[in-house]
Amino acid sequence: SGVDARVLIIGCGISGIGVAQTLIRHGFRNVRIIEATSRSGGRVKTGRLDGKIIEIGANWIHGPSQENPVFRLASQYQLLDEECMSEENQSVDIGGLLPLFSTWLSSSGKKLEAEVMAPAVEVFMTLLRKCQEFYSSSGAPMSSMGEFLKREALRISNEEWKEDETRKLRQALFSTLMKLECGVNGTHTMDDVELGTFGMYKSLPGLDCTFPGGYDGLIKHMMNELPKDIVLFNKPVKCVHWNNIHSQSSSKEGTCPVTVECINGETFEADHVIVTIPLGYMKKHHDTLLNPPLPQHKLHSIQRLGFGTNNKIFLEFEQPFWDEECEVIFLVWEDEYDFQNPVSDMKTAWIRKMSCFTVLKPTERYGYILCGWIAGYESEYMETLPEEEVLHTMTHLLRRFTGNPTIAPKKLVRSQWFHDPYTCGSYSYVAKGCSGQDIDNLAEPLPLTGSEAKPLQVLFAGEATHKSFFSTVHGALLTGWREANRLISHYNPLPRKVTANL
Ligand code: 6YU
Repeated sequence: SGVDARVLIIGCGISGIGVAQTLIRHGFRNVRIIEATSRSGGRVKTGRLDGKIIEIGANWIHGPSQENPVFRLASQYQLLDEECMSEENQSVDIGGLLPLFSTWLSSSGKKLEAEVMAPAVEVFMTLLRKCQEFYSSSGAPMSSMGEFLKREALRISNEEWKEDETRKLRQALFSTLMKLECGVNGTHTMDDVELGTFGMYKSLPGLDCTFPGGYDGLIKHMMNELPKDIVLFNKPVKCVHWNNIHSQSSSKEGTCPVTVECINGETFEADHVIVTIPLGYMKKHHDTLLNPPLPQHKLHSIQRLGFGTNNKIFLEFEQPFWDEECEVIFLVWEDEYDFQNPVSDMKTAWIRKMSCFTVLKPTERYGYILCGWIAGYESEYMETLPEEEVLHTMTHLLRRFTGNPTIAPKKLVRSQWFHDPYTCGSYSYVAKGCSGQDIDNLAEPLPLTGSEAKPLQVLFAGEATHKSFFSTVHGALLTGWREANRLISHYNPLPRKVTANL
């Protein structure tokens, strides 16, 4: 019965923890998590900068309101501040777009006026909403978001604004907003994002909020509810042998259908394995991760779906150079008005991909810390540079854009998600040519239904397997619950219920 089934969960991120939590609540006694690293949380990763809490991975609760399971858990564990919990905050519905107090700095060291910049932001937001609508309407006029956004932004600009310096600056701001959108989507270029399915991602009501004590408080509380030794740390899994190919055991109940082989040679037998490994890792290791290998359609979906890089560069300052109410500082390169980035090499040009800095608030908690956002190949390149070089480049960038030659950040901490061997990027997106079917394929358990073999040997959870909340913590958590419930209903009726009914 279910309570005795041997269940192995691969990966101790929020989705893996979610699986364990649900199974254990339903009486499963034989549940283990195998984790490659020495910590739980995966892409929920809280760090420190000079003693202050910073988020290396997930930042916000996207859409903190009752429908969001991360919000519900965080409220239950009392991890949120009053403002975030307020009815008012929960009911704000802006479709995932943040109304931030912005500052715009240009590459010639000028602060650009809100009256000049705001109309461009308006147009861009309207275009993003249009992109979302293609999913529910009759389809998209072209295949990539990038093509659509560039074409429409330039068309509106040419039609509505007279040809002068202001128009050029607004167009240059479009370039910046495209870079930011690359970060939001976790892609190198918006040309790689499918236009027709952009609206498949659903935003929940509620004004995005953070965890005052760090996102990993959520992980700690969830882990506390699990049995003490449930996680085996520092055990990267090399291969999942299913359909009993590798099993040597011949216990009373017969052989185990799945054997998990770790890189260190250890093996673990199970009735069910739930893979929560990030899509980035699966893309890189799909040929060795499963034996027998993945069915073709599943493999193709893994290869087709997108998984890019978005990194953060935190900078700490003695004194702020921004206004008190400022929440985000955009960098506008004046020569990028026609979306044709000047050709130059990565070594000198990577910094151009930085779209903006968000200001960590409140000041009493953080002091003066900015978080710079950079996505794509430039972000992956940045990861390879020595920290001093990044700090040096950032200092020059800020001096240039503020026109203030004395600006000097004192400390830097950055994320390096692409070179994290067990993540290989930041999060998934629906790449050009993909549809919801690819996400369904990814989530489909093995062996495929209709086969004679023992069912539900390998199940798949994780952020990239959620059709409407991919790329988020709540999406990941829901997929963990989904796969746990798949197993629970497989063993239905539950032993406890049976007893109760007698
Ligand atoms: C969110 C946010 N946020 C910023 C950055 C990142 C992410 N996300 P895990 O990876 O956690 O766990 C897998 C485990 O498996 C892990 O521990 C591995 O070590 C282990 N493993 C791997 N290989 C193994 C092996 N071989 N053997 C054993 N173990 C192995 N989400 O809600 N709010 O602000 C952000 C952000 C820099 C990197 C984020 C955010 C994404 C979440 O962090 C992520 O989805 C979940 O934590 C994943 O959990 P998991 O369990 O699946 O995997 C319109 C539109 C478009 C769509 N996008 C809009 C939304 C924007 C997305 N926003 C993200 C933004 C930020 C800033």
